[in-house]
Amino acid sequence: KIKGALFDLDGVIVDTAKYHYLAWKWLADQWGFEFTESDNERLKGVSRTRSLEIVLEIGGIVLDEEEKQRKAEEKNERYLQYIRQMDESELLPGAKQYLLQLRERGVRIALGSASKNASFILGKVGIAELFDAVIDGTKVSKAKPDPEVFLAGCRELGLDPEDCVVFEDAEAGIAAAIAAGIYVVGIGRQDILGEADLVIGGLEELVAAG
Ligand code: B16
Ligand code: MG
Repeated sequence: KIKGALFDLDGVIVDTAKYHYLAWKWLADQWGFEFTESDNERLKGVSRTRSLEIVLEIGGIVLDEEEKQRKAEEKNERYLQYIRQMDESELLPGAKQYLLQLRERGVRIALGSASKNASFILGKVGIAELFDAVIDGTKVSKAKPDPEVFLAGCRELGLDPEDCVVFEDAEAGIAAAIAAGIYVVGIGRQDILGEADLVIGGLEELVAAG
């Protein structure tokens, strides 16, 4: 029986990838190269610093460390302009209902996200109080596929990995859950997330299953 559930944020609870995309594209436009939605797939689940490196690689641009830091900050400022506008309507289908169902069953809930803006976003969409623990990019040093974020989540919930389940939309996150020894449900496409123990289209499918 499952005692704890660990949720990724972007792609599982909200679709912030579209705002990350617009913010990175804004930087790419300034540099004068095209940054496509398919390029953006490579940034999912990846840290801000690593995302910038991928964007620079796509544009063939070389920056020193100081400039990289400045550009990462500029990107985040732009991204914040979008997420400041978020509200409950941006929750993905079934996300809130499923969290509520789990709570009714006494399952403890943690967030396991690479984002440094995770707590802010949970507040904006009005579900912060549904989480017993929030592990995000401000708390971990090793990014997914390292298992750190999910192991820290289990620890904060006071549960063993084998009593938990992870919900993830990104390959790196699924690899992280597997490395942590946690049962993992992939949210998205079977052909991309085949490593997961189970793949579903969205949390609404679990709400319907009851
Ligand atoms: P930030 P997740 C990840 O969120 C995003 O998928 C990824 O595209 C982003 O670069 C990363 O958060 C860091 O976000 O710039 O807000 O710190 O899927 O791990 O919830
Ligand atoms: Mg994600």
